Amino acid sequence: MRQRAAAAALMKCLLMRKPIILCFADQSADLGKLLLSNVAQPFSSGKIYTYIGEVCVAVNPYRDVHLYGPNYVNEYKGREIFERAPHIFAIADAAHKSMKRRGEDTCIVISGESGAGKTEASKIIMRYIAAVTNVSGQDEIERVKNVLLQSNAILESFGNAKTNRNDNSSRFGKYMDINFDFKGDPIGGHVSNYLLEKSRVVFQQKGERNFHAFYQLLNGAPDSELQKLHLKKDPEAYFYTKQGGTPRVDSISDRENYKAAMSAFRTLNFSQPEMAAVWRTVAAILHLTLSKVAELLGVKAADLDKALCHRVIAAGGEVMEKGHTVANALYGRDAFAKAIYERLFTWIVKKVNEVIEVREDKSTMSAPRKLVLKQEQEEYKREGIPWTKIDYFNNQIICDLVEQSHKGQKLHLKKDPEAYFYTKQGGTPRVDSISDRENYKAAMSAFRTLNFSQPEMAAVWRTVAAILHLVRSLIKEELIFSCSCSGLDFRVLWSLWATENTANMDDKLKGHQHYTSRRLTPQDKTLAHDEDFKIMHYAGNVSYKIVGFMDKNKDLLFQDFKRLLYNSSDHFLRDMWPEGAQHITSTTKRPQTAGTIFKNSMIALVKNLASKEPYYVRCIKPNDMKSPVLFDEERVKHQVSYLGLLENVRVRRAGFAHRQTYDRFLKRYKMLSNYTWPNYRGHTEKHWTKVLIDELGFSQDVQYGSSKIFIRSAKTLFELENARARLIPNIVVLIQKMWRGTI
Ligand code: AOV
Repeated sequence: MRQRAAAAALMKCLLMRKPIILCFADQSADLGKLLLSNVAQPFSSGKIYTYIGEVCVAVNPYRDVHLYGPNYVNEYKGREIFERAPHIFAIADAAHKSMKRRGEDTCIVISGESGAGKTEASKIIMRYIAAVTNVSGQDEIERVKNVLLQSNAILESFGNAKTNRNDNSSRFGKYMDINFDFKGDPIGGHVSNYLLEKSRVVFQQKGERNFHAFYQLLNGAPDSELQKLHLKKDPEAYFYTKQGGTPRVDSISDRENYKAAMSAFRTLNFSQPEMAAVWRTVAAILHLTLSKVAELLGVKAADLDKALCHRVIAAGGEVMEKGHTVANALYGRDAFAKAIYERLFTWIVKKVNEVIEVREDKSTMSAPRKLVLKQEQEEYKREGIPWTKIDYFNNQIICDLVEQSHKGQKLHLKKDPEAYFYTKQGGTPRVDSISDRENYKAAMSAFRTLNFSQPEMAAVWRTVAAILHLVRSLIKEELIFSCSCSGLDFRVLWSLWATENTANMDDKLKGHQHYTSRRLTPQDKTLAHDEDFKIMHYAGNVSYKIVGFMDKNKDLLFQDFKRLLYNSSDHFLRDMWPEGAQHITSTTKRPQTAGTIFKNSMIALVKNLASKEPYYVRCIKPNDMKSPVLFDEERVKHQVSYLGLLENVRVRRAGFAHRQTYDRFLKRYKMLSNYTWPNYRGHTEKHWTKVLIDELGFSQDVQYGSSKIFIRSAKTLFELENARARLIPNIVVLIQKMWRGTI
C-alpha cells in the first residue's frame, strides 16, 4: 500500500484568492469579439460553460442551473473532453484521468475576481471527483471523500464572510491537495491556508460582516449553549459584529450553517470538548469589549486586565511594568482579538489536515518534476523540429524579463541584495550551493510551462520587487499600479504600504489616472464620508480608509497577551500559544511582516505548481448585481482580457500553440485551398499541408515535423478557423471541439 500510494499521483485544486495576473496590450479586435460571443451566447441560453482554447470559462449564473446531477456525471465520466458540450466536469475528468493514466500530478487552477464563482467551482469539482471514484465501494474511501467535502463547510464558517462583492467571500488563500491511490480513488488531502484577513475580526466596512462563524454561533447555537457562553442572541449587541450594519443577509441562513458546521466538525472527528473550545474562543472574542472574557479564555480576570492595560518590558536586564495609553490599550485589544481568531483558524485547519492527511510516507508523492516540459521537448525531437527555434522562442521571453528585472530598468532595483532590508537581514545574501541566476531561469521556464503569459510573469516579479521597495519607502507609483494589474487583491498590497498619511500618498500619486483622494478632489461624491481615497483597479473602483494600513503590515501583538494565553487553564488555547513560554528577557525573533509572509507563500506556491500539469478554469462575473439575467458586456470584456484568456489562446505551453497530424489537419482545413479541395492525390499529406499553408501565407509561423504540423501562434490557428468559419456556419462550437480533440 505504501509503495502504491507513493506511486500514485496528486491532484491539486488551487483556489486562488485572485489570479496572479496581468494586463496585455496586443489584443486583436476580432479575436476579442469572437471570445466574447463565445462566452455571451452560451450564458444567455443557460449554458454557463465554454472552452477557449484549453481553458474552461465559467460564467457565474447566480442561480441554480441544474447541471450537476447524476445524469450529467454519467455523461462526462471517462469521456474525452471534446465529446460532450463544454462543462467543468470535463476539466475535472481530464485532470483526474491524466493523473491516473500517466501517474503524474495535475492541478486545476481556478481564477477570477471576487464573486466570480471560484469557490463554487472548486466544490463542484470535488463533488464530481467524489461521484466518479470508489466504484468498488470501500468504506475507507467513502470516509475520506466525505471528510474532504465536509472540510469545506468548516473552512467556510471560519474563513468566509460577507463582503460587498460576494456574500460568501473567502477571506483567506486556500490551496487544496487531494491525494489518490493507484486506482485513482481519493485517499486523503491537505489544505494550506494563507493570509487570513484577520483585520476583519475587529473592523468591517459598511455593508460587510465579520466571519460567518460569529453569526452562526449567535443565531444558530441552542439557547442553553449561548447562556453558558454569556451571549445574547443578537449580533447587534456586539461591537465586533455590528459595525457593518448588516448582521442578517437574505442569501445566508446562519442557523442552518451552524448546524452544517457542527455536523462537519463531527464528521471530522472533533471531540465534544474541542468543539466547545472552538465556540468558547469565538465567544471570548465577542466579549473582548465586555466582561466575561477572562472566564472564557480560562485566565484570571486580573491578569487579563493587566495585559490589556499594561506592558511588561525588559530594559537593561530589568523587568518593568508600563501602563498603556488609551490608544495603545485599544490597539492592543484589537490585535489580541485578531490574533486569537487567527490562531483559532490555523488550529482548525491543522485539525482538519490531521484528519484528511494520508498516513503513508508522502515525500515521494510530492517530489518536484518538470515532466511536462520534458515531454514537450521530446515530442519536438521525435518530430525532428529543430530545438534552436524553440530555444529562441523561450529565450526571448527570458531575456526580456532578465533585462527588465535584473538590469532594474523598470523595477527600479539595484542588482544588490545588500541594498534591501528584506534581503539583507540574515547577512548571507549569497549561498554557495544556490545559483540564484540559474534558479531564476528555472523559475521562468516553469512559469512558461504553466502557461503564464509574459505580462503575468512580469507581474510576479514586479510584486516581488514591490515588496523589496516597501521598507525603503521608494515605491514608484507605476510599481504600485502595475501590481494592481497583477490581480493581487489590492487591499493586501495597500496593507503593505507603510503609511497612514493621505497627504503623503497624495504627494506621490497626484495626477495618476488610477488614483483619487478626498483631499485632491473634495467634490467627488462617490467616496463615502469615512473613506479617504479611491483606487481604480482592474476589478473596478474600490474606496479605502487609510487608518489601519500600517497596522496590517506590522501585525504587532504584545508579548503580554501571548504569555497570558499560554497560562490559560484551557489546554486548547494553551496549545495555540506555545511561544508564550518564553521568558520576558529572552530575545524574541522579529515577527514576520505581512509582506514577508506573503512573499514566502508565493514562492512556495510557484515552486509547488511548477511540478504539476495544469488545467484551467476561469470564472467570469457577468454583472455586479448578482443578477441571473444581466450580462454586462463591458465588465465581461474587461475580465476576458485581464484573466489572460486571449493570451491563453495565443500561446499554448512553451513553444507551439498547436500541433496536429497531417491527415487530421487536412481533414479540417482542406477546403481552404483549391489544391486540396475537394480531394488531393499523389504526394504525402505533409506535402499538401505545405501547399495549403504556403497559399494562405502562414509559412513563417509553422514548422513541419515528420508526422505533425506545429503552429507557433494561436493567431494563425484563429485565422485558419475564421477562414473555415466563413465557409461553414456555426463554427464556434466546432472550434472548441477541434481544439480539444487535437491539441
Ligand atoms: P469566488 O470564490 O470567486 O469569490 P463564489 O464561488 O463564492 O465566488 O461565488 C459567489 C456566488 O455566486 C456564490 O455564493 C453563488 O451564489 C454564485 N455562484 C457561483 N458559481 C455558481 C454556480 N456554478 N451555480 C450557481 N451559483 C453560482 V471570493 O471567495 O469573494 O474571491 O473571495
